[in-house]
Amino acid sequence: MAGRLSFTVGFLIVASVGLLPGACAATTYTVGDDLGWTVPPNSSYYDEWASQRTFQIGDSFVFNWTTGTHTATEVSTREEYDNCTKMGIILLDAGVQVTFNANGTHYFLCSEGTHCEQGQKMIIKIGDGIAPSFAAPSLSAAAAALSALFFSTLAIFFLN
Ligand SMILES: [Cu+2]
Repeated sequence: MAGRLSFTVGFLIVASVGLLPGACAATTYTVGDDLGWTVPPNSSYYDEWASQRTFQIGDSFVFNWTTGTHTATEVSTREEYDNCTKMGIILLDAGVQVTFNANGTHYFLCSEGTHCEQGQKMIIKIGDGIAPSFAAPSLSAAAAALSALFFSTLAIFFLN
């Protein structure tokens, strides 16, 4: 009995650790590379730039602009993105860096003039692009470990 119990607890701990974010190195991307964040040469430029890459939890994105006035604005929905809705989280400083710590899909655009309509917009998909439905993955792993501890304590209680 005790051997089987410790095997079960050991399995649960290993399973919990397996849920923690991987040890993959985070990458810092410069949006648009040398072009930076500006009105692009064609309207699909930034979506092509993003779709050619795979982004993971912990990756950072630097929005650089050197001339002219731009904003890096994050809007909430695909609809706002498609419509170039100019309301959202505005990251005003050129060279601003954004880091994502969970899977999800993020919509960025420039809110100046018709820049968005001209293609200064980009979708960043982290992991599978689906935001976790509750808290962060590391929290759910901690919760799993805690519940494993709770139930193993219960099991020991009943075994005695
Ligand atoms: Cu702009």
